[in-house]
Amino acid sequence: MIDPLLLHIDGKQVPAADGETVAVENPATGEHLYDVAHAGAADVDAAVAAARAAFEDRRWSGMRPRDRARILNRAAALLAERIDEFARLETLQIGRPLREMRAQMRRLPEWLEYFGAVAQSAEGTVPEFGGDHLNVVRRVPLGVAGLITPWNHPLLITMKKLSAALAAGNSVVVKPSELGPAVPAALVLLLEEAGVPAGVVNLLTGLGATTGRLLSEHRGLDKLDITGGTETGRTVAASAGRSLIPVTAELGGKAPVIVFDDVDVADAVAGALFAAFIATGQTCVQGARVLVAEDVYDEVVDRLVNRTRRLRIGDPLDPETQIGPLVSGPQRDRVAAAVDRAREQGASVLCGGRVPDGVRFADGFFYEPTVVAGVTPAHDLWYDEVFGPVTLVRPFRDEADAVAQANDCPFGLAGSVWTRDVGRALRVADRLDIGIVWVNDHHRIDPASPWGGSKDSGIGSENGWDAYRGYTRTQSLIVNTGAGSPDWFGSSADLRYS
Ligand code: TXE
Repeated sequence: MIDPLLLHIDGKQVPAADGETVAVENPATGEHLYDVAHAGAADVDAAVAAARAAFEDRRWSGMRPRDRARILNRAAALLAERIDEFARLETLQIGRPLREMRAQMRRLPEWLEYFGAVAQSAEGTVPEFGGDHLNVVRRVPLGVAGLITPWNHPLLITMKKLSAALAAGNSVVVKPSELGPAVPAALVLLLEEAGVPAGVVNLLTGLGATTGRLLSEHRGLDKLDITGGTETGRTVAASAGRSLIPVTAELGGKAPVIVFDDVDVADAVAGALFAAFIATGQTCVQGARVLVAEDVYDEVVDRLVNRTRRLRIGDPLDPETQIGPLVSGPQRDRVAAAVDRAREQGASVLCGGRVPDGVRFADGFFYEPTVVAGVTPAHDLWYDEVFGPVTLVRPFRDEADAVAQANDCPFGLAGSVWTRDVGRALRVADRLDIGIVWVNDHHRIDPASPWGGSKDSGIGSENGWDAYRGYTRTQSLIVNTGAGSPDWFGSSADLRYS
């Protein structure tokens, strides 16, 4: 066990300058796991300065892209060897069932490999400038990026940001969530083991309101990249605005799962279950609103409720467990309060809606998977992100009504459409004001596929070329290819800019 987890600054493991620590607990048992360093202002300054020095002397940004890619590929291979160890550690900290953690982590080396390949394939452009000029547009790294990551997928989300940032040649300061810092911290060490030079990747553990805020307000950054709650995203984006630096913000969601009447009901129900309850519902793309065609509504809801009741809730380390605890006591209380409020406002809880009975649940932060009916736009549950194992079901009349209900939402991250009619799937997708649309599936992700949303779900995109470009800026190089030198003031001829 890591005890205490240290900051990582300029290639060295160091405690917080003032010796402060934060406790991390196991959400399945309430047991104290370890203390992590709580970075303060001096540590944030030191980490940003180390990243800046590494960027300025070009120890990473000046490397040939193919050499950077080689190192990222080596890191991918090391990560593949440690999946089981990392998955277990992640489960201990955040309570996600081990079977899910393993499945997710097995894919993470792909991010390093993909962005290594992107770095080697990146090309500039040569716009037709005209006249006696050659214009070469290059993409150059931004400099020092601050990466602020959450607890629900600690390694996946850190990996998405880090691999794009590093491939493009930036230096970074990573601030993982206080609820799940150990695996991102282990990744930082692994990257150096693979050959990323010291100072390029620095890590600050600590609380959001202190360490996170100090980092996001630091004037030594060239980019901020946050995944978190919408209010945190607004605060971080406002800091980016004050520093006039770009920001990528992947925030909340309330994804619709739209089930048309031509589906195989068993398949669609399995899909809705997957959409709603993976990660105990704690994902930004959780299927939180299951919208069902009137004709099949009763059948879909009956089956969904039956299958939800049968989900195995328990010790996340048990390979049979399907639903673990919520990440923390406050998170469980938020979920319970959202369901209680829905009840008070007249909605009906069809299953779940309570803390499970039994001594094995007594010390952890468990909550039963919950399906709620009778929710309308007059209820808070229609609009608010719960971020837990709670989904609502609601009928729709026709395609237009389905689209209108799906878009009646402050968030615009993701959603899924379940139908066998290709034309309908594409028509509906076109009208949804969301960044990611799955057809007959949900949750699927790939390093090559853009991931980001509209409205209160944030700004910019992770994954794919968009993410890589988001870690670069253009430099436009304009070369005079004429024989003589320009003499603007030496001639009375008509002046021309080109
Ligand atoms: O996230 P926070 P929390 C949503 C979800 C959840 C709610 C709160 O609805 O219920 O957010 O979760 C850092 N300046 N999502 O409180 O606080 C923090 O330390 C700078 C959606 O855990 O947003 C952590 O590293 N940084 C989501 C990161 O921000 C600050 C994932 C995210 O934490 C900060 C997680 C500040 N003022 C929660 N305050 C998703 N999109 O998947 C906090 N942080």
